[in-house]
Amino acid sequence: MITVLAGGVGGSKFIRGLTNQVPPSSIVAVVNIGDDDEFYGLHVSPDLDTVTYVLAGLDNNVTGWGVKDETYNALSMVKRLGDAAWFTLGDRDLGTHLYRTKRLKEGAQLSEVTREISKAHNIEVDVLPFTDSSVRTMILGKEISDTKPTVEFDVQRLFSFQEYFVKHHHQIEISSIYYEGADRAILNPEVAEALASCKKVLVAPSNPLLSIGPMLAIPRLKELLIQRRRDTIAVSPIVQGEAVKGPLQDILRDLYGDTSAVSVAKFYQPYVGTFVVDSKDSCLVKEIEALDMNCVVFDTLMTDKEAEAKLAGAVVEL
Ligand code: FO1
Repeated sequence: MITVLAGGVGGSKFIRGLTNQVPPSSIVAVVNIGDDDEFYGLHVSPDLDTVTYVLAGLDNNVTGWGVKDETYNALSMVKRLGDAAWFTLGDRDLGTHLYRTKRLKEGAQLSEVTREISKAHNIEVDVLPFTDSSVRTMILGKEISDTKPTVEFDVQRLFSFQEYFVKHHHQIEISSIYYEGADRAILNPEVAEALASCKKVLVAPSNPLLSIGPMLAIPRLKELLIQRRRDTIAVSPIVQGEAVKGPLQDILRDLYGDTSAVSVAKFYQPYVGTFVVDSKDSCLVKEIEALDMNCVVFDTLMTDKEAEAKLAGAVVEL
């Protein structure tokens, strides 16, 4: 059995690649929920949905999120009624949020609902949120003026993940990131079991701070991962100092002043025994090995399904 820690798009592609290399039922996908939010009273779990839609063959490869062949009639009506509707929810996607919210209100846990959704889409991979507790990624923006910070000012600088990512198009200089609720959150017992008993732990080429960070903020998960360090392999989401997707490059620059794969390796150092860098970054191998990590080189860009499968196959063989 293989456990994969994953976020949205990069994580989904990597898991889809893995399903071409090992039996899908032998994969446990531990997925980020730090991006979850509530819109119009509905619980939206972007990363869980991206993984599910990709594995179900329902993903929208134009937007990278949501469902293919989508329409937006419900949202057009919301806009007509005067709401800014900055978070684009498609009609088919709304069906998932309606179902999830109804089941959560009935008292079901998020992991239970996620399994129901997977089953309905005939997904054999065990897709699980890392916790059924609420963990929310919060972004503290840097001061935009010389004004002495006040409490009110501080509140204005604090953004929920989706406010930062979608409403402000991740154009906010980050001062720090924190994971609200992580200190009280209970690690999903099935995730703990998977981490303890699997043959290998893989960390997908997802954003380390936004997608994997919320998981690492759970003390029990951190502890289990440290115990499995020798069997844990992470794939770099950075190639030649540039993020494959999303704001990672800006975040690494804001927080660490270095956007190379080395800063990602340093972040994963306590948990990861083997770090995979792209062939274009082979010059970094020595620097990463000096961190007491094995460093291997592959083509990491998942440009199509063949490339996804090739990368996943190479990682599984390690
Ligand atoms: N990303 C956007 O950039 N704009 C959107 O309007 C948007 C809507 C959306 C709706 C449902 C969903 O599951 C994801 C959505 N995303 C949207 C993606 C999402 O904000 C991020 O990609 C993930 O949270 C990061 O992994």
